[in-house]
Amino acid sequence: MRSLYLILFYLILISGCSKDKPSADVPSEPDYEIINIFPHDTSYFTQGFEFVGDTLVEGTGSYGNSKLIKYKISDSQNYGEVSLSSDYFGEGITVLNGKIYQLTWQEQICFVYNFSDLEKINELSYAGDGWGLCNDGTNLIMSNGSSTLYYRDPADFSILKTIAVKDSNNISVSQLNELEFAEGKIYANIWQTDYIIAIDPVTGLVSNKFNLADLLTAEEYYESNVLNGIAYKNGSFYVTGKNWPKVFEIKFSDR
Ligand SMILES: [Ca+2]
Repeated sequence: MRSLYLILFYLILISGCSKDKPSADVPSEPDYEIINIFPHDTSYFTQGFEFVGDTLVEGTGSYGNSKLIKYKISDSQNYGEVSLSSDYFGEGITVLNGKIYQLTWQEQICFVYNFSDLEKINELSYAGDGWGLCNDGTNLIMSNGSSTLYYRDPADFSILKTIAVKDSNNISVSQLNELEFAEGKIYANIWQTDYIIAIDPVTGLVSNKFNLADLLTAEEYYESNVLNGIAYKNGSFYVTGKNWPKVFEIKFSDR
């Protein structure tokens, strides 16, 4: 009998050690359905991701490799790109009224470009970090790594209001990073996790939390960086990450 316990003990130990890659919280029912998979340039340290019609706008980060790129996701056809000077670390992007807004991490400048020709037309300043950016059709919504989202005026970047993001236990949810406004909610990556949350823009409460840990294979997972790209088009979400080899078109489970 004692040897049986020992065998069971070792089996538990072995199974525990072999769990290298985090798995979904609810293994019996995935949090999403994969609709399609597209290639993604692994040199892109993705910080911002948004569609305008069929054109994908991607902002990338890191010093010396920050860009703004317009391309077609189905065949990667490049519609133009802008490289930031090496003293700027690009962050979140969003497109509102024909203008692309691109945050910088710690340089406290938001670059503004014409969507049509990528000509830089303005620089707006702000205090603190810049992380994620999206818009609700009227205002810009920005994250900075905290649990607060900032509504900003697209004309001068002034703060119009803030939202405190909390879960159902009234606990603040911080590390909010890439953002996407879709279907009346704000979707956010939580930095250094495999989670995307849906946030009620009125109350700030998290209404859903999706685990995307199983999107990449174990090998892809370890060769790339964190999940950090959410774009929305025609009822689908398109998600990717920093240096990921793929973009996944998914539909979230209605939980
Ligand atoms: Ca986005």
